[in-house]
Amino acid sequence: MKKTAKKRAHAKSPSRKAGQPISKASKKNSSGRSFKQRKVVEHVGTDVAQGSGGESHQMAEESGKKLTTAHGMVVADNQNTLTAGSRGPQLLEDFILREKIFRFDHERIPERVVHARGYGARGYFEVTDDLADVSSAGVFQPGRKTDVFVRFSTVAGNKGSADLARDVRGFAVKFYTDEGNWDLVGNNIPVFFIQDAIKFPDLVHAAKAEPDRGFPQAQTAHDNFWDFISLMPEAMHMVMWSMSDRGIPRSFRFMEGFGVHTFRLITAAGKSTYVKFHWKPALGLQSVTWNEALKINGADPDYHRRDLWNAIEDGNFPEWTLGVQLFDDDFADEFEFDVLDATKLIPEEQVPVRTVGKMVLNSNVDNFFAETEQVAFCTQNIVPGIDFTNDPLLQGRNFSYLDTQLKRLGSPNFTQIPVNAPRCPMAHLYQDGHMATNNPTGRTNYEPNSRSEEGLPRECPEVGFVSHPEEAEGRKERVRSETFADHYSQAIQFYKSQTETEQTHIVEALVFELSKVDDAAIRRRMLASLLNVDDGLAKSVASGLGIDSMPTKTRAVVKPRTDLAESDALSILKNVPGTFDGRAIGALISSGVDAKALKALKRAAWKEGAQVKYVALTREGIVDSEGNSVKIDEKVNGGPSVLFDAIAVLATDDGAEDLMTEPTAHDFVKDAHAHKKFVFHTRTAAPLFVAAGIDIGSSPAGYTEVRSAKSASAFVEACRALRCWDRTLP
Ligand code: HDE
Repeated sequence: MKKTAKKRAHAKSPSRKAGQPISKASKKNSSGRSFKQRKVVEHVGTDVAQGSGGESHQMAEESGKKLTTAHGMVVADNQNTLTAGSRGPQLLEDFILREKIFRFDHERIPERVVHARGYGARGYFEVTDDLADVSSAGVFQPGRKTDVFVRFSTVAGNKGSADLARDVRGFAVKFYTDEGNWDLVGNNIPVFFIQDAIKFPDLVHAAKAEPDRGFPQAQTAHDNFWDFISLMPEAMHMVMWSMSDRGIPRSFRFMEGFGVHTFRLITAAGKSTYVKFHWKPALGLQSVTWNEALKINGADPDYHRRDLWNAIEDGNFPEWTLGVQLFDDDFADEFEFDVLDATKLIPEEQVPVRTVGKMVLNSNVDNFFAETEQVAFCTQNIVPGIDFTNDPLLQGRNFSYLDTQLKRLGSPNFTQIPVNAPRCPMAHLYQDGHMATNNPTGRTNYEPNSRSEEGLPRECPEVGFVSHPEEAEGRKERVRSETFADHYSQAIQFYKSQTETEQTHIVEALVFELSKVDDAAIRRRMLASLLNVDDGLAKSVASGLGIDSMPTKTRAVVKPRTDLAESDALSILKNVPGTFDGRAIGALISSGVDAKALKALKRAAWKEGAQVKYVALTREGIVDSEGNSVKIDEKVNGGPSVLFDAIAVLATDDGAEDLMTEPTAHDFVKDAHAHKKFVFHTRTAAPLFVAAGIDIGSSPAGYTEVRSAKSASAFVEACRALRCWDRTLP
């Protein structure tokens, strides 16, 4: 039977119309062996040779790059295994097949135990206001420009999980400084869940999929997480942040980054100044709503990585400023909380952030695995001029990161992988190990030695790293400092500093998460803890869950303070950037679309630095009112409005009628309306809105109709508010 099929396929092979001429003749290769030339056909612009079974072969041009094995031998056929006869058994001798499968079998390395899902890019950091007065580090000296590699990530999900999980985002930066690599491995939230590294494995076990069932993926909305949190009051401040809009950023480009811990900056004379690091996005902060996040995860699970990749490819290089909060021992002594406690922040109103430089990401990786996956951040990578403090979380991290890289990358030689290798001169006596590609040469691999003539590396106290000589004395003990005992005051301060809209989002997030918890006792225990943050918050969450009787407050070890001043810097919505730069408008259009309106919208968006993406019923074939064909970016059922920051619906009469037959076109406008996005529309598009249940006649807030050439500019100007939060929904 097989033979008949084979014969038929052969008989049907297309006759030669395009591409190169057929030669059935045998040719000789360089080793003098003869081989059959293959028929070449054109597959929509690509020439492909057909083998005897109809399989596609792409062969190297005479001067082109030739496919080789890992050992460099040129491969003649990458489509067929060596067999005994064309339909016979495979031969073990086929070393090419075995090498290819062996390489494939070993392609995966263990994913990161946390922060597995991430995306990286290259760029530079440039000093704009030097820190020479407080640090000797070269990276902070006037005019210095340093290459960086940045990786953003979620924490809980596996490598293949969706980008819009409600989660903390990692913000890790590797500076390739002239004095060695400095890794600032931070998050988009300035505090952490726990105070002592010994609790990290418990926190992560509780947050990740439950061990018996292996789900849920990339979510904290489950019993284990909230069981743990309800028994860990120190987490309450961070929980307020992760349940706020900070947990669902619009993209990496619109989020802040924080070093979290207090570090030290050190001058050449050894003077120490405490420092907290802040990254601020040039385009301002922006988040999505939870309902959008859920839908984006379905429509485009790669939303964040695609956004970063596209921005860099388009030349819209994402930018952040680096700022520092500097303070001394006197401030640390007077401050309400312990500066070594990573569950606390220092409000910017108390210690202003001094901008020292900017970071620009201007280059995408050439290979995701080689760079983004293999990059190995280590908190202990610091350089002279920067030092640690005794923050117990930071000290624990300094062990963990090196250890985890060995597990992930399989060899201490991970420092030789280009993305990890320092760009400054290196000289040491480390050697051997798996995958050693950079062994020191010469006879002498020890120190001290008597071979100064060989130019061997020697220690150098003048410029080498010297730890800050902080006094350290005390009893050896396992005890949490009493100065860490206030767990609620800053949670209260954070909640009070949010706008009403943001507070509502926190309530809704907590209700969503806790509604996924099966054990009623855990839900009540969380309420008991929330009562220490805010009565109204706790009651709203209770009402959302349908709980009538409130539990008794969790006992707070230190009486929570309600007198801490509100801090506007903690809110996203109090700091709307006032620009639509870097955002995208999804324009739903139909054939015959008004060319002038389209042009006006594009021009207004372009002037603002925003993009217009065209969405239609078809991917091709849309022609505007002047007969120009319009390149469509998304077919409407694959390009929902959740992917855009604002929408335009520029349908003609007929177009609106066609769109009304497509359920996803209804969703397009219904969702944008519910997500309080700004809307630009033609009058003729009205029936689509009405069909989607939106009474466009009553001029809902945030809607602009196409009336004149100026309407588009008015719409884009309105978009600067990012969302129309005061739109009332039925
Ligand atoms: Fe991490 N963390 N972490 N972490 N972390 C890791 O290192 C750890 C913490 C952060 O893009 C791991 O290379 C401990 C705080 C980021 O490659 C691991 C503790 C902050 C990334 C690890 C913390 C972070 C990691 C897993 C408590 C914000 C991703 C893979 C003491 C300041 C880096 C890896 C990347 C990754 C341990 C707490 C940020 C296991 C023990 C606080 C951004 O080493």
